[in-house]
Amino acid sequence: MSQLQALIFDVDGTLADTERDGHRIAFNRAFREAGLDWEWAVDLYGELLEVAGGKERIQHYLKTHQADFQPTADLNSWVAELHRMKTQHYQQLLQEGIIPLRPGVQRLIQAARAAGIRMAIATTTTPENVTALLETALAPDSPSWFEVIAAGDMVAAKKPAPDVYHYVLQAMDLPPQACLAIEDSYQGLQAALQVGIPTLITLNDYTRHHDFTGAVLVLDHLGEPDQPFQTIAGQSIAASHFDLVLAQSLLEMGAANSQSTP
Ligand code: XBP
Ligand code: MG
Repeated sequence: MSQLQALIFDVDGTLADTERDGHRIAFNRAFREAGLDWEWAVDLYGELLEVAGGKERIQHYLKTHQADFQPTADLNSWVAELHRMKTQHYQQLLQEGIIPLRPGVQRLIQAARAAGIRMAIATTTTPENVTALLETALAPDSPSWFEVIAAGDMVAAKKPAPDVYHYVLQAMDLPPQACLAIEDSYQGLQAALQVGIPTLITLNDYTRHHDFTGAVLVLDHLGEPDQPFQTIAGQSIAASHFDLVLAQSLLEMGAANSQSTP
């Protein structure tokens, strides 16, 4: 039986709803700062989220929506500069403290700390965005609670590629069966599954329609004693909030599922 040793958290959409009112706004502010009349509306941004990574998302938008656009410099450096501006705007938004953690996130992280369960971050976003979110929404010293923060360009290929999860497992020297990944999107789920990590999904408005086949459990959020989660897919669970006992039982379910797969 696999004993739970680590929780590996995605960031955007999982720890906090950062996309619609955080990253999207920051991209639009960067476009204005660069003198561009581009505007990523809520629905369009939902489509663009198909591509993980801000620089990759801008490149994808150029191909699909601005095919005639001619950058003033080499395309990759131009995108990198625009993205640098976007990161500054995003940092500013986080400093305003407008993006809270999702239900149950703080509770689960504190429980893991108290129980000595190791923690890591596996995300596509830029490293300084992770630190800023943790410091402003969780606790000033909380980045140090995570043994590994794997983010952005630290790996060659972004989610749905498995690179970021390989990186975390290697850095922690843990087998996938001893970990639980917590994700919110199809892309994140694919990344974790390719490495064999049992995955819990907490979906959100942008990922509600995603295919979560292969997840051990899909919830609307982690829940709180007075704000119960709803089970969207997987074994129905008689609990109001997701805790370490449930995390351990998911690992056992994950192991049982992989054994029953031919
Ligand atoms: C997060 C992302 C990121 C953010 C933007 O995906 O796709 O691109 O939207 O961050 P996941 P950057 O939650 O699967 O990690 O602009 O810093 O890349
Ligand atoms: Mg995510």
